[in-house]
Amino acid sequence: MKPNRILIALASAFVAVPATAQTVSDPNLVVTPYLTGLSEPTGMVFSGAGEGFVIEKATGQVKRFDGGVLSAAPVLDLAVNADSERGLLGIALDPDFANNGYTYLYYSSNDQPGAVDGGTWVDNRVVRYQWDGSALVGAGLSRTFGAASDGQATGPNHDGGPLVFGPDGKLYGATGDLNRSALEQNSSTTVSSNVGGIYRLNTDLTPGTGNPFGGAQAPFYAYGVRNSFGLAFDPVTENLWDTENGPGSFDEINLVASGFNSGWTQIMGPDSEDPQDVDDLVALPGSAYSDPEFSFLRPIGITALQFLHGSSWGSSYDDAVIVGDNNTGRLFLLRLNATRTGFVLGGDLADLVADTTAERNSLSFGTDFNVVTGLQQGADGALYVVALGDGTVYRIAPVPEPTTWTTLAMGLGLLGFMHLRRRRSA
Ligand SMILES: [Ca+2]
Ligand SMILES: [Ca+2]
Ligand SMILES: [Ca+2]
Ligand SMILES: [Ca+2]
Repeated sequence: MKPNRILIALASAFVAVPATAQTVSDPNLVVTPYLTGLSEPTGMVFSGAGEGFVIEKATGQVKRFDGGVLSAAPVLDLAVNADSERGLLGIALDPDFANNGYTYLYYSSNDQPGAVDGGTWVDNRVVRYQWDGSALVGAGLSRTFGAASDGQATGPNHDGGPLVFGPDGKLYGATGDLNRSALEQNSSTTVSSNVGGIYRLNTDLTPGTGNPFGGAQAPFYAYGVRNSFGLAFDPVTENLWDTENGPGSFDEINLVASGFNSGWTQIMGPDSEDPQDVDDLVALPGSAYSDPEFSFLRPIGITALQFLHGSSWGSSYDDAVIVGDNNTGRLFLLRLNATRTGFVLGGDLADLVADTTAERNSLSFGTDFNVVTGLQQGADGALYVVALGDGTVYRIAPVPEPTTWTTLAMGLGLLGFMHLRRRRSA
């Protein structure tokens, strides 16, 4: 073995990282499996460095991880109906979780007792549990967004799911339209569907103080949303953003102001792309329509989104937003403008629409993430990707710096190399 190969072998033995099929386009970043062996994970949340909770769609189970290690036994096992897009779909921790342990979940409930899954769908509900250090206990509070007893369509698609706390201390979540067609779908001016928007709640699950609407829409912050798997707050501006799923055309990324009407079922994608216009919408007092900040003409089922400001990836990503999807296994990367109210896009994307596969894939940043259902930035600044289809949470972080041992090994290798050179030249 030639000396330089010894050096390389020594060095690589100490900086080896597990290889995955997943790729990202930045060679300074590496993808590693973080939590594995999960059953259809739909989300995760950190409660501290290396610790938190992960949820499973069809088991209705919440599992705990600590020190980066997953506990096999659940800390809560809900009775869920997981038909189609239903199931255990969202989790968020109270801003004061360290003191009160409040943990919020969003799921499709059934008529079965205990933790038995299946059965007949009853409703989609937000519930508040409490972490006692070993289990989630004491559910008492709940709020329903769409019930079988409403006498309207029941889905089973378009259940929404994401939960996130805002910088204002309110709980935000998304509900899909459950295939209903009423006020929140811009169809009826009088009948509420109770679904199809972004809700904003106080921590006791009552309609959020300061919400834009009254009456049946009091829990809502925005409406006209067909379905959403992604909500995130920009840590710089504190603006809320969502992703929305179109029917045969137009997935959307939106900046969501209080009172936002996204347009569904009258308008999907940019208003200029269809014959209906803003006059065709149900305009609640305090509401306002606006076009999406970006659209995908051919829907791919976009899902979670996450801002990378302040991440461990470095300041070159401070203006970046990552978006996952259901259909292609990709992560897409878009860059915000200076005011962080839209995206910087040129060429064929300057129209803010990915019209073709080539336009769409020009935004591709990662591949082979099988059905992305969650994106979270950890306390370590890494990006964590929940991949439902792989039963895995991946971690994307900078390639590790050489450790002391690696440096020592490289030093020994270099000494050996110099020794051999001296012998050869002697
Ligand atoms: Ca269960
Ligand atoms: Ca819209
Ligand atoms: Ca139009
Ligand atoms: Ca275009």
